Amino acid sequence: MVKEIKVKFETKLGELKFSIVPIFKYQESLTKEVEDGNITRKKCLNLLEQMVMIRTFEEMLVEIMAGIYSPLPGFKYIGPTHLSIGQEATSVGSISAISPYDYITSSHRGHGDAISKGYNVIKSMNIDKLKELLKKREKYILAIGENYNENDPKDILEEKAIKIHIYRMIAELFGRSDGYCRGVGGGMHIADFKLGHLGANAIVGGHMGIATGAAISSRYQQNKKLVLCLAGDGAYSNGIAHESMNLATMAQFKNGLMDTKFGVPVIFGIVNNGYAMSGQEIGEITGLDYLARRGAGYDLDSMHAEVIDGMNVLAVMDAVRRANFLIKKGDGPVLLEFISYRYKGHSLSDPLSYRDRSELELWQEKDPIKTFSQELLETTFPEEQGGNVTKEDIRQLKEKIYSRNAQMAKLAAGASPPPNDSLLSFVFSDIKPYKVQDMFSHPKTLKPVPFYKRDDKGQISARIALREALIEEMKKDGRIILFGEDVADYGGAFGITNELLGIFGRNRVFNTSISESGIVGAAVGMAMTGLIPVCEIMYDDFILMAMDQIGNQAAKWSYMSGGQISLPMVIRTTIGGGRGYAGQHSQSLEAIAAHMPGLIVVAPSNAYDAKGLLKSAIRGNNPVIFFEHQMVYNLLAKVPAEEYLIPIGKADIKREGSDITIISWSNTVNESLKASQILDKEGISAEVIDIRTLIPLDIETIVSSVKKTGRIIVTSQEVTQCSFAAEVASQIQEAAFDYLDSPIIRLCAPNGIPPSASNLERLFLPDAQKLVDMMKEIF
Ligand SMILES: Cc1ncc(C[n+]2csc(CCOP(=O)(O)OP(=O)(O)O)c2C)c(N)n1
Repeated sequence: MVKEIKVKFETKLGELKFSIVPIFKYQESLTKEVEDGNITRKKCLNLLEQMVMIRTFEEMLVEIMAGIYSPLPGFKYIGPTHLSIGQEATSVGSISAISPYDYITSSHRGHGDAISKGYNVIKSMNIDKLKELLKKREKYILAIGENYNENDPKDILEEKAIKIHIYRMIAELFGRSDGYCRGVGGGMHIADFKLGHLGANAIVGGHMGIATGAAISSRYQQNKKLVLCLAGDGAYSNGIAHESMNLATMAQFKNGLMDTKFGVPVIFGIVNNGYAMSGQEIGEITGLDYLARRGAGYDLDSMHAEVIDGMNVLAVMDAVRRANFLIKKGDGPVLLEFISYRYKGHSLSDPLSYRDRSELELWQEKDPIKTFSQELLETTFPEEQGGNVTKEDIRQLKEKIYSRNAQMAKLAAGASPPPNDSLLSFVFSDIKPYKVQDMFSHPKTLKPVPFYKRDDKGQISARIALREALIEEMKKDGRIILFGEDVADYGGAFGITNELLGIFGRNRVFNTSISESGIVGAAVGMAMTGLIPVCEIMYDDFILMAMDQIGNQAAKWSYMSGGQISLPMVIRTTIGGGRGYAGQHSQSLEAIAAHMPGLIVVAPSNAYDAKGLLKSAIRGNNPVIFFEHQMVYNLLAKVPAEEYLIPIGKADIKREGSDITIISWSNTVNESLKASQILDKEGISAEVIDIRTLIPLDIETIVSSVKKTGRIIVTSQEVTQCSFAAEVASQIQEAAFDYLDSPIIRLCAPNGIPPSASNLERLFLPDAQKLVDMMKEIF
């Protein structure tokens, strides 16, 4: 399709202006806010309660780690201790200013965010919702030594829900199965997907792509939910931060290129606590005075960036409320820098030797709990709200929180750890049976879908078969979104997605910036929030750009969340080789994907399999890396026009034989078939098995063949060292050693780099002749 926007030819003298970034705009006092009726006594006490909850929670951890927590003398647990003491106003102010239905993503220093998110959702619930929540979480009511009582008044139900919340937080840290993630995620991965917490992330900045994806998902679903992404100042120097903010601010979301003009509803919050680990963002490891300036690099509004006093809970709330307002109007994203401070080191093992005591003391003057408590005491509240807050009120609040924590910590310490037989539970998810909700069923198309004519043998190419798979699935299920570099007007680098933009429109088929990490991260966020993203990474060499998002996010969230979610998403990518594209466009990197539990790995060899497998991949409930081979795209095969699926995890015997088994996948299956025909003439009968999916591997089919032939060659285009072929060989030895008549042989590429020169590339790649030569040596 011809692009809507013409590239401008203009060379007029001028200058670029950047939108102003306000700093410390909020200059109100609590007294004024109360006088103006902007905040009630109850709300103020809620804010204080949350901040004290976070502080008390983390002080408890310090004492436990030191073995001096009196409610649990001598008790210890293992795991990280990234404390946010000092930063409470940022967590509490920002999360209290969004709607309870909104999402958050958070960082390794995320206890405060998790406590505040749960608290705000619980406090927003009416009595029926509370009962519903507690009924669903009844086993935890029993675990905290209480009962579910239908007749409990709202405040009692609320307190029970908050106790459960704290209990499950502590249980997670202590590695107990009652923890939010069943004890397998630990403190750096706390998530409660049901309540909109899309997870804390131990990879610095790792959650930013997820935030963008979840927000694109909200935008697409028009569900009015925004995403608040809280990340440290250090995170904003990481590549994923740039890619995520750049993707979120792509003009096409707002300028009418897509049918709805609506900015991606995400607030990127920079929790600037002065230090990355020890590196100082300001003055040392960036060239900026305020990181909010970065907003100017992303859109013409400078992302509505602002610098906020992050130690003042009211200032934080004010800024997030205004951001919320902008976002709900469709004017997002927003970038907010909260200037705050953490009083503790990076973790408890940080001796803080790089900090001056006087700096700490100055910041302690701004302690958000101390200053807000003082303001509360000095403010006159209307009698009908309960009158002034007294020191005794605050003391009682602190006392309640301390004893609630202590009670929950004791229970969590005594709770059961996850059972040993759950070691591998939820590496793969089986949560979501494939079912299209009504609202997404058979979405509108902009034009009728084409029928791709077969030749007189009923054949089409793999390129068309893959396209047909995408069209058929997208036509049925509006949750499927397709995006990546050049997939829209251009139709993808290899023409697979040609025509899709015209059929489904830009809301469902869109180009992205060149941001492999951001693309995969966005897919993870979309998959977490109800969509089925299918993204394209042009060449598998480029998955190396996205390894964190593939290996640490997509592959891990089902497990790390204790099975709370599944991630139905497909990453389509291509294997090159044979076209002289050399070292960075011709690798065969399936083994890298296969090395990371949690990913399904598929690599079809022909059009028929490609179509059936891609459809199954899209309908599955786990992240799939789908390797397409560029040499397979033009190959013809018989592909029925009628619907069919090929199950993931089922190998196919492409050719029966009795003397030797050649095991392969992707394009080397075609070389193996050619070889087997040549060998036939030599009187050697070769069986060819196309494993089709590497993970899960259909070892049964392989073993049956070993029993028949007793001789095995595993061939693939990968380099030999640490290849998936080695894995196949190893699994055969474990499962069928007694049936082997000779050692298993691998025929892969040599341990080098794919060369460009055609003579060398021919030498490099395994092919039919090399297979034949090798087999002649055996027989
Ligand atoms: C990608 C990555 N690099 C390095 C680390 C190790 N690490 C953990 S926290 C941290 C500092 C992060 O700084 P910032 O984002 O400012 O958050 P803060 O810890 O100050 O809250 C580092 C370097 C990591 N977890 N992930």
